[in-house]
Amino acid sequence: MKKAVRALGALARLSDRAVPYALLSLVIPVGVLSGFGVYSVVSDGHWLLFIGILLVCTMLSSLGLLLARRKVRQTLAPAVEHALEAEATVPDYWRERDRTLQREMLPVVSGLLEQEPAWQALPHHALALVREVAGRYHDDARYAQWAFTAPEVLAICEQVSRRYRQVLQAHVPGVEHIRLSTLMNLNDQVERYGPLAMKVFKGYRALRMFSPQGVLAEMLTQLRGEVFGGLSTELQNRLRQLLLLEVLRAAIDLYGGHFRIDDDQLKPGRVTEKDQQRQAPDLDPVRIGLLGQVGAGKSSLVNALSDSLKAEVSALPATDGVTVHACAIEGAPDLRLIDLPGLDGSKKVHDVVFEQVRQCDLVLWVLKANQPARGLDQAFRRELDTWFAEHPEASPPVLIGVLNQVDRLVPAGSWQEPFSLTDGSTVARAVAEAKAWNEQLLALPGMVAIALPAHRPPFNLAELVERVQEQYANAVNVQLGRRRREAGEFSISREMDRVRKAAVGVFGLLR
Ligand SMILES: Nc1nc2c(ncn2[C@@H]2O[C@H](COP(=O)(O)OP(=O)(O)OP(=O)(O)O)[C@@H](O)[C@H]2O)c(=O)[nH]1
Ligand SMILES: [Mg+2]
Repeated sequence: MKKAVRALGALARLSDRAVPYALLSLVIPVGVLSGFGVYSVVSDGHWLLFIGILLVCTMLSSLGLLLARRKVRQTLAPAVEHALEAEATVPDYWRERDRTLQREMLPVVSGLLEQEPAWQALPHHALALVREVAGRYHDDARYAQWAFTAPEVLAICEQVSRRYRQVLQAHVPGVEHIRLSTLMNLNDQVERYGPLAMKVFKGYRALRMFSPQGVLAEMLTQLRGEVFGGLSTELQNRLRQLLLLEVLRAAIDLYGGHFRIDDDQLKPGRVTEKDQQRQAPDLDPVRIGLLGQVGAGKSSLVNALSDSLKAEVSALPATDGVTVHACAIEGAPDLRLIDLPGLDGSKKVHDVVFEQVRQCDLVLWVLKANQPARGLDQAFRRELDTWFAEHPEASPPVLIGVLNQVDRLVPAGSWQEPFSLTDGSTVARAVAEAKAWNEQLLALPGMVAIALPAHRPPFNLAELVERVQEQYANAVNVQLGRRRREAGEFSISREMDRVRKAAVGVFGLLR
């Protein structure tokens, strides 16, 4: 009796004092009614009838149990499975290195959970994961042990708690009442309050965590002592796995240089969480750099793109020979075309162009079709690849190869409009060969062949515009990464602000 009272007391504390009163208001009337029933059975001699009805009820409830068990399996488990499957699809802004790392870390997540599956162990597992990811991004293993700072861990926690809560809210009914602290205390409470409390707590856990079907399943399992396929335990295991996968994703975001949490800082003012989910971040204009050797036709392409798209063009003179033009195309409303000086082998030009290209979201690499010398382009490509490999936190721009001046692949004066690239003619074959050769030489697959002869209509510009439209979303991601990185450059006040925000998020969840 004493234990039952203490168990009710604990239950009251954990449930804002509502559940015990609800139970009592149910138990007292049912008890009184049962008393009257027993009296009536004894006094009127309805023993046989009573036993018969009892048997039928037991059979019916067993049937209900079976049905409920099937239904829980059919609805609840797939929902959590679905969330786990969604977790496997990686964000499109991740680079190959991030994806490979995630694949390599998946067995580590399973290994940690196998080693120690309790809720209490999760913070240790999460730290181990963050440490491991930090280590993979930093070469020096000694430093990697402590390669993350307190604000970083708190920021990861904030992101995980927000995303995890969203997933749970979407898939696990009633989960908004969950408190991780409750779950973590659960085992201690169960040990302290003995077997009766255990049943009550397990029922309570099901009530708080899952759907009404879950409550039914859990209650019946506990009360009738039947093994119910360990469904809720299994689901809890899946939820733990989900939480660690979220930690892994957040750690890769942080150390891979795509920390999404900073999206808030890119937005003006503070808005509600729901609005934040709906609202697209304010974008800067997407920067499209035109890169290539002298005379490749970069300026001609800028003019052609501006003219053919009837965009408002405003040339903003730049001191370093870089000219910027505003323009818009359908689906990509705010572009800046950065007309870069042509690569001519001089260090001065090279340095200006290299600096600019690293700050572009998309690069149109313009190549002159009838010029075989590719040494400058190849050297630039190698240097670019090396730089981005050495700076994994930076996002490389989207590259589109443009084979310009294909009209010059035919004898002078023989270029005729309309011209087809697919009719199998000698010229079409020459263009295809030049494309394949340049694509392979510069590792730029999917090159677009165009021609912009002076005083003649441009050829195949529409395909290039289409390609830019296709790549617009990727270019936006590059820009967000770049801005996040810029915003992430060290500032004590911003770090303190981060700690404050992250702490609010974490303690909000672990209330
Ligand atoms: N026939 C033909 N001529 C072209 C084509 N594209 C550009 N030109 C000509 O090539 C010359 C160089 O073009 P630009 O657009 O100035 O080349 P650029 O890459 O900007 O050159 P720099 O600014 O010096 O690096 C100009 O005379 C253009 O008219 C083309 O597709 N066909
Ligand atoms: Mg030019």
